[in-house]
Amino acid sequence: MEFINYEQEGFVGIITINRPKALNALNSEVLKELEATIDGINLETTRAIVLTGAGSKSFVAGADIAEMSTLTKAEGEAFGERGNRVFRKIETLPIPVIAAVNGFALGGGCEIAMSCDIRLCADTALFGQPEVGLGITPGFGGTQRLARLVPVGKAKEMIYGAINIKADEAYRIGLVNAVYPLEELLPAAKKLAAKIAKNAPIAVRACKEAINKGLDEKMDDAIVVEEKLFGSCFQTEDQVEGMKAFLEKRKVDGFKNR
Ligand code: DAK
Repeated sequence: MEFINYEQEGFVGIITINRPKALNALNSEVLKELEATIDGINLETTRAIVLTGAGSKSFVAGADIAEMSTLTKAEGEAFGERGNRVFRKIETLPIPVIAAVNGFALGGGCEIAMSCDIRLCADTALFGQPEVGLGITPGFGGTQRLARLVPVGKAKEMIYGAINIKADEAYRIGLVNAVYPLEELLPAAKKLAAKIAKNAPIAVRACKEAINKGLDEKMDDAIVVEEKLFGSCFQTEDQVEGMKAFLEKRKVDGFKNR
């Protein structure tokens, strides 16, 4: 692949968007390769993903403005559809995805980070949805996900005003979980991914599904989503071993994903 690198470190997969000449902007080819990479993840052997951008300046500087500038209405819709499909695949991937935001996360960059389960960023990161300055709305879910992740008034201020925010403000409003010096970001993201990967994979996956599906439901229905997923963990080898190890006052000798 030209624009996406994939590496596996133990149970953790690392996806790097690699188009530094355009600050990792998302054109059709990048989106196509990203989708193929996500579709190709081996869920038997991979328990968490880290998503980052190549270079020291940018995570993703948005959808590719040069490519978008000449789109017809129909092509624009198709481009938006592809982006939404890829971002939704990230959001609903059964295993957790951590965004390691190493710089600009603007437009589609902010939107792809928001499709991830957890965001960590470098102290140089910049987040924003500058689309209204280009004559368009956010097109890859920005109006929806930002308004769900941060206070709605803050989301509206950022989107209507095309106001970018720095890492410390992103942390203050809860858009990111933690801020690191750039060189510490990827190691921290990998460390968190490895910590997640140590836990019972079936249970972690059930937690992701419960949280994501439950958030779309009323509480009475949401709690049933959890009930079913809770039930589904029983009689798995990892549940039996996890509880047995506790009762025998010993550590689990590696969960098996069974
Ligand atoms: N697209 C294409 N090229 C980009 C780019 C982008 N988003 N961002 C940067 N580049 C390119 C620059 O054109 C430049 O290329 P060369 O001139 O060297 O060939 C190179 O990357 C380096 O950029 P700069 O020279 O501008 O670097 P600076 O450090 O001076 O500035 C910057 C960095 C990130 C502040 C600046 O590049 C910038 O403002 N970039 C654009 C950021 C932005 O507005 N992003 C949002 C894009 S809009 C939809 C689907 C999707 C979307 C909307 C609708 N539907 C179809 C419904 C999403 C929209 C967006 O994401």
